[in-house]
Amino acid sequence: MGHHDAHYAGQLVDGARMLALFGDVATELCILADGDEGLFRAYDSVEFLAPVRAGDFIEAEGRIVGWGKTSIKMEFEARKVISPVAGAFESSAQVHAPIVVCRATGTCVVPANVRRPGARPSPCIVTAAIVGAETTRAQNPHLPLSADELAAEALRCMQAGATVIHLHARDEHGQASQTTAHFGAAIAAIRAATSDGVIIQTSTGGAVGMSVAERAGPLGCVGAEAPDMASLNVGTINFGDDVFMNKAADTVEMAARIRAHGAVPEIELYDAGHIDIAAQLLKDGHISAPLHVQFVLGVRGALSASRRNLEFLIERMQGLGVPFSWGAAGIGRHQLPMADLAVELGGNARVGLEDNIYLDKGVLAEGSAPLVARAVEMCQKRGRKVATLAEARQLLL
Ligand code: KMH
Ligand code: ZN
Repeated sequence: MGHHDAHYAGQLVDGARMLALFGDVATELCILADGDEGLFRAYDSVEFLAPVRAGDFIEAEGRIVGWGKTSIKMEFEARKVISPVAGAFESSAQVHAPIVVCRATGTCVVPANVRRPGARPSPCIVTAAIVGAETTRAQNPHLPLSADELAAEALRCMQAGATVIHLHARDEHGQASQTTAHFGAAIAAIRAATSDGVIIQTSTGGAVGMSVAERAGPLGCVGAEAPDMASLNVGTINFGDDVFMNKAADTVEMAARIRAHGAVPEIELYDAGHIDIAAQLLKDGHISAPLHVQFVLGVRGALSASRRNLEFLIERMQGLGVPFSWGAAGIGRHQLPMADLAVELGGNARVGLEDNIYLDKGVLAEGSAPLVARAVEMCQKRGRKVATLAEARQLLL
């Protein structure tokens, strides 16, 4: 901020100067999105949070948080990062921790006829992880266990907007089972209940402690019971008090089994280093592009669920230089915030009782379908189209 920006006593800069910066940020975002400068239509909110004075250095940042037919919703933040100090010289200044001076949200418009096709993110694929291996009926009585219960829940989730079912199976005692028989029964029941082709992604992660051969059980399902996709876990992590083992050789073996089966792998990434493992698998030909990755964030023992981490992971994936789709699965209380972030950042969202049993703080979700409905609401709020089955099939299979 130059001295010509000072407008009030004490070298104070007027707030409109921050809005001028946001105007430039908005213009850049419109150009990046649509190749057009766009027009600022309205601010929904503006907060001035700290004084700005001549001599301060301000950095302004914005991000697109919603898409309409002609509108783009944005959020802005301006931060003071350098301030003058009384020092040895008149020009002494110091770099300091960023101080947020202004926040705003607003809407820009770009005429429909100049919008760049493909500027909007692709439709959001909502995955329902309806049972998992760890969640118990004692934790949530709405957990589906039998093949028929899994089928009924898959149907409810599909009706709520899910297009992928991430599937685990349980035995007659409700214990995690990776047998071909249990998966075959569940897949048959789901296919019968959801006649129009929900994508079934079987787990090859199973439960901690299972061998690769045991975990590969679902890949024994063939014909009408064959899964469309299968999860592929590429790295070992601490998993709460347990260790979820995925030795390099076991991962290669599982990737080969998935390929031989003809299922499309979804690569489960729980930590940043798992991207490096995926890159090596790709280089060695064990997996091929387009990659479909799921960032599973917030497992106790692996990478935590935060915007910063998710943005870093996306950036790392982009750095691989191959086409990919990504989704985010937040664990526990992080599930819905991560789904919302994924919707905002152009990814896919995974929700369901496998990862989280609550709809709201202290309120148990009555199955996974209400969580799917929440993810769909997030898409609506942010102007993201929810993928239809045909779209999800085209994007994933
Ligand atoms: N149950 C976890 C240990 C997957 O489905 O691929 C592993 C898991 C991952 O659920
Ligand atoms: Zn799973």
